[in-house]
Amino acid sequence: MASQSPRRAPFIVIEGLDRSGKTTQTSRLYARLKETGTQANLIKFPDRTTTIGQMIDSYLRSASELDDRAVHLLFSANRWELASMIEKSLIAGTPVVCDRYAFSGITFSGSKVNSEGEPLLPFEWCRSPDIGLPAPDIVFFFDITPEKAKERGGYGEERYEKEEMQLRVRDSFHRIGREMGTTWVTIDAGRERDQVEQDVWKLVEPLVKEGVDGPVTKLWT
Ligand code: NYM
Repeated sequence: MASQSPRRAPFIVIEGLDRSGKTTQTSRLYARLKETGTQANLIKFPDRTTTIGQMIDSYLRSASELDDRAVHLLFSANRWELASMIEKSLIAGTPVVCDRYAFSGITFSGSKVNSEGEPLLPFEWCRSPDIGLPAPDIVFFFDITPEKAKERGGYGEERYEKEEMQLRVRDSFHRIGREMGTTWVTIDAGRERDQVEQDVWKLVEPLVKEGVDGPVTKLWT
């Protein structure tokens, strides 16, 4: 009988709007995996620690200006910096939990508009630099209305943290979600933290326990 190839670990992405509690839930998921005996790799984009990440950080804090296309490509390059680490980790059996990924790249850049309200960057142009990145096995999209975000103290000080922008980003995430099919799970992030945590855990636990069959797939190929 042919020997079965070992199953690999899952790549889990948490995406969402600003103020959706995404970062808190990513940390909770990582901690819960650890408590239940699974050491995962936790990553976050933008990864502000690298040279590219520092340029992005400065741009987001409005400490520097960059061309819209240039900064979009930096966000993507920042993911490519970790692509082989992600793939190696999954093959070695260590799950990867990731706070934001290529979907944020497309939705945020694609939601920038000129003074007439027209998109500055075409959707397909925004997607192309991320084609071929390791594809997640599951994406949780943390959805929240601008009203709920306001109840949580409103948006922060960084670039993009404005209601009109967040509404466009939200529509764009919904569009990507429809294209992604079953990999995409929309989470009502306006609820109590414990409820949200439970919903995420219900889907992650079996995925981690059973592992994933087949090689790491590639985004949009
Ligand atoms: N963002 C994030 C992008 O515009 N493109 C990307 O590719 C990524 C990963 O950075 N408002 C934006 C979305 C956020 C901002 O993210 C910083 P965070 O999770 O607040 O550090």
